[in-house]
Amino acid sequence: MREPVPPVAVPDRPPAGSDLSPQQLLDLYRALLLPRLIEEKMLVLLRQGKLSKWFSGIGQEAIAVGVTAALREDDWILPMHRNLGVFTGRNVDLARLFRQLLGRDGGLTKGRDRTFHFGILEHRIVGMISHLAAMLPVADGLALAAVLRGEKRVAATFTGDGSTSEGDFHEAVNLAAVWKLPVLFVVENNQYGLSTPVSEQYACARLSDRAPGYGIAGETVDGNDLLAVHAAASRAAARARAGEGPTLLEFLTFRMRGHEEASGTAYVPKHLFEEWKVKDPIVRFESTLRERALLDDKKAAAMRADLKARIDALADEALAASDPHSTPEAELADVYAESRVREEAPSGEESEVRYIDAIHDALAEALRQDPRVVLLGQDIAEYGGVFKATQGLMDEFGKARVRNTPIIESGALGAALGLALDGFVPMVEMQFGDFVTCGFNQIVNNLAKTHYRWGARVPVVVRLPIGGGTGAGPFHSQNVEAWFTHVAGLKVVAPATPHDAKGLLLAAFQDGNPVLYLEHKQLYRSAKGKVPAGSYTVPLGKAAVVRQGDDVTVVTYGVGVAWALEAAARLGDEGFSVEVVDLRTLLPWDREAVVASVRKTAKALVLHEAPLTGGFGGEIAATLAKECFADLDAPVERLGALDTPVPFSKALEEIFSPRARLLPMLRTLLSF
Ligand SMILES: Cc1ncc(C[n+]2csc(CCOP(=O)(O)OP(=O)(O)O)c2C)c(N)n1
Repeated sequence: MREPVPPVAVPDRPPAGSDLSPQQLLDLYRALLLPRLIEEKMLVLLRQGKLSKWFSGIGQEAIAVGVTAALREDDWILPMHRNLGVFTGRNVDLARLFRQLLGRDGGLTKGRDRTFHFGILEHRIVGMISHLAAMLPVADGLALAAVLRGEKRVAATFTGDGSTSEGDFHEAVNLAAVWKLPVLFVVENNQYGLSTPVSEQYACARLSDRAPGYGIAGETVDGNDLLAVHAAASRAAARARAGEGPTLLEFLTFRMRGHEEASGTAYVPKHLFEEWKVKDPIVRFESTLRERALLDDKKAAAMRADLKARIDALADEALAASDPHSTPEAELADVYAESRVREEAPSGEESEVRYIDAIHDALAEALRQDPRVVLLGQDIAEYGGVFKATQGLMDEFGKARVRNTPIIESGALGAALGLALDGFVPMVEMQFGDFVTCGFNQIVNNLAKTHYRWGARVPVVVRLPIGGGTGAGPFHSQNVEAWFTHVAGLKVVAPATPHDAKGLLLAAFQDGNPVLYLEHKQLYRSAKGKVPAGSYTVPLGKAAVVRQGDDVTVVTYGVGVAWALEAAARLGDEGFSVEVVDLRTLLPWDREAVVASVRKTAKALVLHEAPLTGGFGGEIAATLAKECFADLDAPVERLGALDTPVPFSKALEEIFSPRARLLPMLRTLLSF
């Protein structure tokens, strides 16, 4: 355990709180007391077995309360697991909050997530997920939303000392610094991350020492001094509103209880509790108020009694409520927000364009149609993206809407979530689909689960240039669909033609859910076709029969469609009739169309460029085996790449790729 390095004294500032009226000071006292008393009640309920888990913020309340009080109601706050004071400070409906905390019906997540894992947009609160630091980039997006609208709002995002070691912390602070975003990075340094003391967590003396490294303001503040917290947060918010960018605020405090109640504190030296007990924020603020003759024993006791009675009543009411109840249908219905894709048939003049041009066209059209659309990505502005999908868009739509990010994936995806929660429709371009691994958590846990958990719409499009055949090796060639088709809450599309590339991308922008758009690099300049000018949509979740046939169905998507059509033409010359179904959307996929085709042909081959094992084809094959059991004249076949990483040498990639195995496999199937 390292001794916390105390804040630097700055002598020429007026004393903290000198700008607050007596009534404001008393209101602050009440705001500080409320979360403490609620927590004390929760600890009793925990001991009685009426609550399953509790992460205590006792002794740390001055930070959440002081920061919340220093901000305006329209500023965003992103609290963590010890920040009850944010919710009480924002006047959240306590009856609902208690039901949420006690896991009862009528809470804020319909029983789908625990304690503080929810947001309430009308209170400008965006709650946490379990993954530490994951909300920090989201704060960047919320702050960017304010900047784009020319509003003077800030976003304050909380983190513990331990979580400052996470990559998302670095990406978020750096992004906010580079874009000068109005963000308060509020670090609650309570000296421990679970059992790990700060001496094993970081090597700088103060966490605020990191601020100059990012090129931003930072300070270390006594986090148990409510007025000092309030003053520091006010200063940081004023800087942010003045366009001076983010601040890293380190608040020194101490975790007075276990990480969570069940885990104990055996690893914490006992003397620390004694030392910090006397620095308790409530005790200290009470003495300040007494010195100013604003509080006496009688007043303090009356306030406590009043709050306690209210808390007891709230707890009784919540405990009397039933467990959350639901049905499979209701659960499934809330995974996605209602789609807002407008059915729009093409009306513009057609011209022959390449797949990459169709994507470019769709991006331009989306930016034109909807002022909420914002594009984020590496090298996408002046440079136009490594594949030139965004070429010229910055000139036409401005640098505010077509934005180069630093080399970050997680940070950009998290920022996109923030933008989406504040009403924008962001798109994030992964430079190569392979690099999405660095943003995996934001996609599968943040983007995908938000609507199901607490009902917010998440209109985010993620474009991923995927696929092989270009001799680009193991890290620039992968097909990533199966990593995501397993994740409820995402939509996944994979266009095979220029026409669908444009219509599906426009639909993805309109849908209102997180949509992963898999664009195949080999098709960029090889696939050409007629594409209507202007706006039109291809519906998500609808397959297309791209070649009619009677003898066998090939179910595929992306580059597989071209391969299947090639094979079908060859076999057609030999007198076989091959039907090709292009899935177009993988999640949700069009079971009806696929099953109907296979019932007709009685034979099926499912094809994808990705390796076979665990590939998306398994899902289709399993469905067909069940749904078409009585109609099939042969077992359902699956064809994918070898179960190896994608090799670099073109000669080896030909061995890896399923392409050359398609025709022989179809012949075997046809002769079955
Ligand atoms: C990405 C991730 N890794 C590990 C954990 C498990 N975990 C939950 S809280 C915690 C300690 C967090 O410490 P700190 O950030 O200092 O916050 P504190 O709990 O002290 O307030 C850990 C390791 C997690 N939730 N998320």
